[in-house]
Amino acid sequence: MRSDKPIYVTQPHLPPLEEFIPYLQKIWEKRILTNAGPFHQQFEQALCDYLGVKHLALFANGTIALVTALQALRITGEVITTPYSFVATAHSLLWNGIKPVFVDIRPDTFNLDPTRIEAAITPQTSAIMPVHVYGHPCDVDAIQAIADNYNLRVIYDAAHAFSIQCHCGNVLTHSDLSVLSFHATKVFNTFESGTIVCPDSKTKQRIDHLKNFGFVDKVTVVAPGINGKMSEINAAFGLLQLKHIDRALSQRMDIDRIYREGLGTIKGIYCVASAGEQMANYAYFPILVESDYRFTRDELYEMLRAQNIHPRRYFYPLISDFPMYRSLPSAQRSNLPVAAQVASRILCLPIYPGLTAEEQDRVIAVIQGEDRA
Ligand code: T4K
Repeated sequence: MRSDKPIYVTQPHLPPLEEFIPYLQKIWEKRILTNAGPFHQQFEQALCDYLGVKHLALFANGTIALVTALQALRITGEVITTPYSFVATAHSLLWNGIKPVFVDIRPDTFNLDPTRIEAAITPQTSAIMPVHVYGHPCDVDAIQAIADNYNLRVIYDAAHAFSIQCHCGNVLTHSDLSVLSFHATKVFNTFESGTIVCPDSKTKQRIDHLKNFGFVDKVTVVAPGINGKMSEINAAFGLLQLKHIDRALSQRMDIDRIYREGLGTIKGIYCVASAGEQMANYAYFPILVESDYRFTRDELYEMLRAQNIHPRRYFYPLISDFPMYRSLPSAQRSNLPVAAQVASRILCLPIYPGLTAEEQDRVIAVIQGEDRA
């Protein structure tokens, strides 16, 4: 029998409400709501410990963190980036008056293809901004080697990369800066917020000034900063979420396994390889709907929606197809054949802690084509 309960691509992971009440009581007692209050400081340290990094700066959201990361390193001119991401990646460049230069992606991980970066470098290039798409680590060594060779900075959009590893350990320490998002739809969420992971205390200090209007003290402003501060509510919630995150990650791993078992033998459905058990965070469950499947990707998308199942076509359209980018020479389809192909085939299936085996069965049944109605 068809169930009408909607199944979204994700649902925010929330701890029991009663666990959050004591945090709220403390905020009410102290009346410090923002501007680097006590929960902000505790969360910053706790997050450093959890992520295994020395320095990070908390932000109101991932997008303002990306914009600020570019400011912090004084990036100008052109930045090489991927068309296969959420639009915030490229928007952060435009907000800084920087020209994005799109480079195609790898067909296996859908991350920026390092073998195509060099051809896109010009005298105006100042940085590379890759994305760890779906939490799958980029080829960090190859990208860093190019950056070193051409004296470029590397800022990772690590919005999907909470708690992932790469072949040589912590993926967040492989660049000048890495930016994470803690939006409601992310593996680790604090309603809204994000962070910049930085290599040293001096860089963190500059970023902290930039996110607080450029204030160094009550009367000194050293840069045209912005308001990117995280509130005490978000910081307190982040502290609580850290207590639950390991369990949430292991639930995601189980969901990933069930999908692979259920979908692995369907002709024309390709489950995108995950980074591997110790490395992945199972943030998304992307499949490619190949030409030998019985339906097109968009037909399958509509069939699922008709059953009140709401997958997402992350990332379609490509960023390079949006009006503010499509006239760039690098946005031409002929420059981005792999990204264009993946964007036309991709479907991200529901995955989140709390998605039941029965709900996963509903999703798998539609894709298998069984009529269980
Ligand atoms: N870089 C990358 C690579 C990113 O993916 C993102 C964000 C950023 C940068 C920017 O970081 P932030 O500034 O956001 O921190 C969502 C998110 O809004 C966005 O944060 C995320 N990427 C992107 C991939 O997905 P939408 O427009 O698809 O979200 P929405 O509202 O349609 O939500 C998807 C589903 O999630 C809904 O169908 C239901 C569920 N949902 C959503 C929200 C917001 C809930 O159940 N509860 C909720 O509160 O963009």
